[in-house]
Amino acid sequence: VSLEDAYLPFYFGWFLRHTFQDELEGVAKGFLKTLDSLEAFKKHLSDFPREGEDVVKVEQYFQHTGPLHCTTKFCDYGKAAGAKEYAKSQVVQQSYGSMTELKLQALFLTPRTLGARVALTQEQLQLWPSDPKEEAGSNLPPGSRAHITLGCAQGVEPVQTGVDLLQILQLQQQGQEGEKVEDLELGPLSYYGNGIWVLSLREPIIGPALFSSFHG
Ligand code: 2AM
Repeated sequence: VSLEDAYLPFYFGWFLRHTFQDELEGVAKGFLKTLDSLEAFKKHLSDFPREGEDVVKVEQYFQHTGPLHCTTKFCDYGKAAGAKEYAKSQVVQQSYGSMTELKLQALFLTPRTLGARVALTQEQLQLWPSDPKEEAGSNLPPGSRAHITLGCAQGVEPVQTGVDLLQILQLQQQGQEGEKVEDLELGPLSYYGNGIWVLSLREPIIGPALFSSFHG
């Protein structure tokens, strides 16, 4: 490993300002609490793995550590394909350390992950690398995968959140709208089967974030 390569981060992304992080954690907590109280949600609890006789409480089901962020490029300290090119690109160099506003358009939850879908602006898309998983076999536009991981079930890696989001978007693209279950204060809640729930935010949640990197 050359010295230069050794400087490549674990990942690049937009890191939520702490006030925004607090706000979003509050929203997520409220969302889970509401779900736990919904009859429609209880009806589908068997989608979630259960331990012994304990009924799942989604409020305690998801965990996350570290700063809330929207990953742009996972570099894996240089091991990921295209990491070096991304880190060296002009747009990354110029944007590094700058603030932006992230717009959240939906919250989603599966038996594996809890996340927020991020709607990227044209400018933010400049920092979005080409993503083979996004492009593979679907017509999803670049940036579709953009999200903030709010929590993962035990034993689940955060990378799963983007996989779950892409699955939801593919279902939607195939014309599945989900079953509209309830109108919550934040917006309509839909059920897509297999423990997949989506809350479309009536009013997007917008807050400041810093483009930077995490070295771990
Ligand atoms: P996330 O973006 O869904 O939260 C460190 O693990 C960060 O890099 C996490 O934020 C994680 O997922 C993201 N990450 C890990 N592996 C990844 C991969 N193979 N592709 C894209 N992002 C990844």
